[in-house]
Amino acid sequence: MQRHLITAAIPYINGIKHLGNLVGSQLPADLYARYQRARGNEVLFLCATDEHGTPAELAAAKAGKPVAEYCAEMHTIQAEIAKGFRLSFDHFGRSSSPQNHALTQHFAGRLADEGLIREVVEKQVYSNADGRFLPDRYIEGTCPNCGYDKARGDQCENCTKQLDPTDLIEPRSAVSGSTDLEVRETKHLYLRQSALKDDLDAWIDSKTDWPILTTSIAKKWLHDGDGLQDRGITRDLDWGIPVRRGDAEWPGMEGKVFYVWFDAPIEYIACASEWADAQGHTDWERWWRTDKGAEDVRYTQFMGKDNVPFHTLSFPATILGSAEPWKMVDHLKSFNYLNYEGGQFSTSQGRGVFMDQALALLPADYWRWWLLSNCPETSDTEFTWELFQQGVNKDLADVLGNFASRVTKFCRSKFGETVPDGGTFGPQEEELITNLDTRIAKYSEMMDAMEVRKSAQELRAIWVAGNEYLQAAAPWATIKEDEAKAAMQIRLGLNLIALYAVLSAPFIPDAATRMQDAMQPGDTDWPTSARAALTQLPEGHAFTVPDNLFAKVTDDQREEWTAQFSGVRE
Ligand code: B3M
Ligand code: ZN
Repeated sequence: MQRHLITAAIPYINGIKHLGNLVGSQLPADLYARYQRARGNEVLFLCATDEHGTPAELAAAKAGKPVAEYCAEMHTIQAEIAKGFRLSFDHFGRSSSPQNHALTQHFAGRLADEGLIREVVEKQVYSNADGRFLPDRYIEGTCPNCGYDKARGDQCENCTKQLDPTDLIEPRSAVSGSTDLEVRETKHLYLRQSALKDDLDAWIDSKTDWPILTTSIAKKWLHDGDGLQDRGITRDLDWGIPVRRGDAEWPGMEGKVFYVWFDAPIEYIACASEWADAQGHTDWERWWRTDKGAEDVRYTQFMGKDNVPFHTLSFPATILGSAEPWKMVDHLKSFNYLNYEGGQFSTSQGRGVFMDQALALLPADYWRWWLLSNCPETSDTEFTWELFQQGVNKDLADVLGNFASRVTKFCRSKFGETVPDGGTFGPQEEELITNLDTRIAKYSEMMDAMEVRKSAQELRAIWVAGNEYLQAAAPWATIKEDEAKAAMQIRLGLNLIALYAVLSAPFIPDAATRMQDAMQPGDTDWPTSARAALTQLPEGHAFTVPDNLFAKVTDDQREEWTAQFSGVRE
């Protein structure tokens, strides 16, 4: 049995996420977690809300609530929506947890002990109009690297370069738009990433199986220009994890907090501790400490491409720099962007479909299937209502749903609601079995490799193979000549539904449960042989006809939703 630690990038607390966010981390991570569990492996799948930083402060101010209260409420909302999408986190934690406070302060202390922190009196942007220091992402301006005019002070969305606010050309306050900004002196802690450059370089070189998208971004920031820069890890804010050196005060740093991107990845670790607390045990270090049992853990992270620098450089710098035996990521799966109807999904502009809105229209499986089978893996991809309607109607309604419905209804009307006996497999069935053995092996291989779209293609091909078999075997015609043969064909069809339930569950867990409830198979293990799987339900075994698994998206619905989501969300 393998042990898989899986984390999805932790979503910001400042609002409900859109479908582009979902497909760029949490959803494929869930697919992988469900698959690994189905293979009988031990999985710890963690996610959390990312609660610090100015976005949280501003969102709370906008909602007219104290920030702690706002975060607690929004965490509950995001947790509920995650359940709605059937995201099977073992724990959905909070970066504001006491565990993360302690662990973040611990790491800062370790880094200081290792000589990797320097104190810097720096000049920081203060907005007179806003009466506050402006954190990096609340200063906008032109990117010095690519010329994009809406670059943020922490990173340019367009070219992914990590920035400092003072790098920006013609900076302005993103809070008020004011250009009445001045630079004031303030003391901050810097993590000496430059001192860790060679270690990081060697570590990334050891990751020969990483996708090019991931390593190229990391290598770029290691080697381009002046190479890896030291990073400020503290901020002048009220809300966040107070700066301490482990358990001790940090003289001169009173009233300051750690930078959100310093504590957010540490929450991946703290979340395991929260999980253990919630489970009533203390056994979490076996997932995270290589000196305490985690040496055989395989750790996979899922994220959008804009998060890659923080996961390939900043967070590894924290861990390597601590000189403690923490587990480091083995595989990092990153995604491009999903666009919405010819533009970008945007949280700040309210453009696109948000997770709560999606669930109000259709159950999770529709979204899961379309998003995963079209996920932006090797390039950006596009959500349009037309493509969504086509994909869902064809794959889910016409192929899978139709198959389950035809087989069970035909059996009920001709043989009753038990698996009929008689007949033996002939050439058509043997051919199907050979085909399925190949396809199931390929599907499993693609799932192991986290090739999400290719996995969806294989699963679709497995569904199609069943439909084509049914069409060719035509039990409704066979029964007129040879009742035993028709019984055998339909018995195979019923078994195929049970097999589909197992194979489809990582993508469409609710429909899989319904197929399983209808067929009541004794064994739901991942199939190793198509023949064994297709002879699993014994003759006389009772089943029920499931309600239609999937309804089609109608043209009226498509038009209505296109119009409904053409504007922006308030
Ligand atoms: N909250 C950004 C995002 O949701 C950020 C990820 C943190 S991962 C440690 O895309
Ligand atoms: Zn840029």
